[in-house]
Amino acid sequence: MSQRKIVIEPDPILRKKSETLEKVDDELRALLDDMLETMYAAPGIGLAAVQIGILKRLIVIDISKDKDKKKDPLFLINPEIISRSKKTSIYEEGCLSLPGHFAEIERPAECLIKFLDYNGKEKELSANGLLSTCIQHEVDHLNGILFIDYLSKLKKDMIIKKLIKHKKELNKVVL
Ligand code: GNR
Ligand code: NI
Repeated sequence: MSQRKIVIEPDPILRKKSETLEKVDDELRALLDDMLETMYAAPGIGLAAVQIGILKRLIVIDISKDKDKKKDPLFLINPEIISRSKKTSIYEEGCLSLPGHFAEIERPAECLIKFLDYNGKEKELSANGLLSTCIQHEVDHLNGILFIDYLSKLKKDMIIKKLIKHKKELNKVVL
């Protein structure tokens, strides 16, 4: 297992649509393991493959807060949102590709998804609360969408400007 580098906005790869997987094999599971390790290290509650620069429809999620609790990861391969509730909820969202930025985002409160699990078995899952929000945030990544796309142009541009500055600072340290 190894930790991968997380892609920070602005980066054109974050705006691309990820590709459907044809098969679930050991190579793919190794990638999912790397994604999980990267997510836990960040730390974050979800990660899409595109965030480590891989345009595949893969998501890992673990919303369990309790650090002592046994880890409870969810692996979603080719996730599809089958239905969304009319009722919405608002959560303060963050994103590992938008470090230091948070905003309240309104989304459908509940969603029903189908996906392939770690073993390639077809599954359905009905989600609510933070899990539902996290799933929708991650599926957005697979379609090249970031939560800042839901904000006003003014707020979005301000965040992108700060991220450009932040990336320049990071490069100064490395070089
Ligand atoms: O760590 C994360 N926290 C979070 C909080 C509220 C809604 C969504 C998220 S996902 C985010 C990690 C991430 O960037 N996933 O793509
Ligand atoms: Ni994100």
